[in-house]
Amino acid sequence: MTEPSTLEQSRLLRTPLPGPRSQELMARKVAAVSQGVATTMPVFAARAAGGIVEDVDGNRFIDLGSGIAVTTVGSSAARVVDAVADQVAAFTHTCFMVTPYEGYVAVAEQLARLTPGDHEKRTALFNSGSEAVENAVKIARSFTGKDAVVVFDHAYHGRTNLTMAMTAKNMPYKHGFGPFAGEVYRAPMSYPFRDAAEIDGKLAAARATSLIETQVGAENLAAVVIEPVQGEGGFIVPAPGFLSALAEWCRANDVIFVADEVQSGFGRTGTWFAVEHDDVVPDLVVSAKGIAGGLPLSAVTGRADVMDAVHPGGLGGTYGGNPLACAAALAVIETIEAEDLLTRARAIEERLLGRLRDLQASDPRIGDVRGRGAMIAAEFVDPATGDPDGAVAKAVAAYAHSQGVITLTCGTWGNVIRFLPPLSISDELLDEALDVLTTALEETK
Ligand code: PLZ
Repeated sequence: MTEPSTLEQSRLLRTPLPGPRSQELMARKVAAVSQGVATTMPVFAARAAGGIVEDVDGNRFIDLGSGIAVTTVGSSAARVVDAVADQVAAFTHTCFMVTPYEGYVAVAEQLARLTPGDHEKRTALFNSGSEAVENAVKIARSFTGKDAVVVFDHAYHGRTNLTMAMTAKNMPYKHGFGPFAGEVYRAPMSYPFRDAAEIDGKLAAARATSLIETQVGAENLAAVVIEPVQGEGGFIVPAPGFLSALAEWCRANDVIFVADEVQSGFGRTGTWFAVEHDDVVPDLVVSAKGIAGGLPLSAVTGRADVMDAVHPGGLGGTYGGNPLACAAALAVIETIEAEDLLTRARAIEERLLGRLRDLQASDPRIGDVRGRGAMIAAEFVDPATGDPDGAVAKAVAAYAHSQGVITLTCGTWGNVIRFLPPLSISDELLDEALDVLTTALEETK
């Protein structure tokens, strides 16, 4: 097997940020790349491994983003590197729809084993999270013969036309890009930090389903699509019982329950899929991001009767289930199991929640600390009013960036800092990143 990367696992600032090479590359980026594609960090990556990203000037950053929840097993994890290298030498592409290959089928078999429920399942593979969400809707429509789709406040499902319609937030995702696909309806989410105290999971679900019944009609509704822990919307963990009540309502009304686990899936929250925390068995599960360690791959997995309702040839695409991505996915699954990374995600949860709750106790700007596994967030508020405070989150994240820590913000009001470290990060690096965050909070008071 490939030797573990020699990239030193320590934070190092060798130049002022951004360094000279990054500045040169940024000038080229501005001249060559659409400004529509913006970057969080002003530095360009040269190498990454474990919990560290090294830039082109030799600066080393602690990675609390995993490329937005993708490199869960670490960047260039040894098994992934080997599997992809072997596959690239054998063949890079034939198109599964032309000359199929084993890797695709093997990934589908693994997804049948790993997704919740022991019923018969089928899978179809795609490239991006958005593409898989779109296909889940196509499949639900084909099976039910119905059109409408229900999504939730704060939802993020992608940037293609249908998934833009499904995404809640206007800026930057939708602004100026309409008209959007029709038959998409939005229901209220369970948001424990902002809901009134008496709104428990059951009541929040009743609030949503009564709106669906009055404004959409179950007889028109093909699918309810929900992120079990909302990602871009602010790492919102719904109240216990919310997801199970929704799933039950779907079952009773012949509506397909789709879990968009693009961000929350594949070990991120300490279980293979986040719905497991609520004992929910979705009809369809959407995977992407963490599934293939950074190679583009996504999947829809679910009930065989639903998945097989589509006519032969109705699903596909040139690259869906590309052989390199499939080889990577099989290696990711092997790595998560061999290195017991689900347990590691739960240990990271304990560490991050503990440190963040300590910070919250002495800083009233941190209104809420929440999340599961290695998907943890702090929501910033104006202490006087409780209103979302995006400016503080932005300032804290910017300070962390300047000190060599990659952090991402999220949330409908941009007031949430999220922590998505690779599960291969060391405790030392996590602690050091939280020390930087502690200073960032002091510096922004
Ligand atoms: N569903 C739950 O989190 C992608 C978006 C980053 P794609 N989230 C990161 C950005 O600004 O574009 C996401 C998600 C959930 C679907 C998607 C879409 O996945 O692979 O980005 O298409």
